[in-house]
Amino acid sequence: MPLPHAAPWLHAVPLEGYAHDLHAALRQRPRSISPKYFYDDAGSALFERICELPEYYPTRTELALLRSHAAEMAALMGEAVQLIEYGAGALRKVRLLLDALSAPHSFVPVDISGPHLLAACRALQAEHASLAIQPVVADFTRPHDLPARPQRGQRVGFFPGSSIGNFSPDQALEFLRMAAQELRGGALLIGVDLVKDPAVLHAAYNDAQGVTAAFNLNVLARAQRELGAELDPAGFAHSAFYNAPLQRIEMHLQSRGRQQIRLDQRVYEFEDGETLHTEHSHKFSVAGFQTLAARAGFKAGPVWQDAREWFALLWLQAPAA
Ligand code: AVI
Repeated sequence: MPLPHAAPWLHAVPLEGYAHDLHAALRQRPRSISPKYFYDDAGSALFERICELPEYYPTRTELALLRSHAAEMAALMGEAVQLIEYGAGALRKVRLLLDALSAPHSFVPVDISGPHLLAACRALQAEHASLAIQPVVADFTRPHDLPARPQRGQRVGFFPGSSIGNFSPDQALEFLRMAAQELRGGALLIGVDLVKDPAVLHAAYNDAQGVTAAFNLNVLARAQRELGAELDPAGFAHSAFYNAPLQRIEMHLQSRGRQQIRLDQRVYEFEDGETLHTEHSHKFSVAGFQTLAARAGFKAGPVWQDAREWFALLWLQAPAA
């Protein structure tokens, strides 16, 4: 069964891809690998636990915003909306919107992991018998086909979780440009994590129970399990810190001393303190994100934020059809 918060846009990467990308990551300086490699089943289960941690506020804050404002969001979507969810996962958040919608045309979850997506759709269909659910198994960051637009209602995209924060700025703009075209005549509802006190951010990525550390180290554990890499995960430390000028949390795995990783007969040397970068999690201001979205063709609309202004859901109007 899918995990309630299941990892966004990121599962089911073929093994050859992982081996190839890990070699490339270990060869280059500075060393860096895509965060998509966090999310095998073990990593997805750890992410699920992260979402419940007292220090990790984004999931519960966004859920609370959706609970409080779903009716206003549904009113903006109007009747006969075709709702597209990017990186759909387990469909927990979108249920709050679907419950509030009046006679939606259809719901189109897009996710790269077919088995997880289809299981989640079956569970949703059991609760919403009359809803037309049209899952699309695809990497939504690449060109993909969608079912035809509704004749009457608009097409609205939903991209929660601040997953856009894990993209590089170029990737974020590229995704927003793609979405602006795909959603022409409609809108995008997107969740973004906001810039805040660095101590709050630091705690969210350095939790007391060490779950985020285990999530980060799972990249190495996976390399051992799946690729037969010879390495000592205990030889690496979780490192997560806020880079204020670049408004992002950076996660790295830092070598505790000199050591080697062996992969497919190749040996990669790590000096003491040397790092493998694993993730950026960008934080935004509302105005900054609206400016980025405007470069992709979106017009700023309503914004919903919690009282502490830690997280925001933004309505962005796509260009006319
Ligand atoms: C999935 N993504 C939005 C999470 C984040 O906060 O950037 C991934 C995560 N990394 C460490 N903790 C959570």
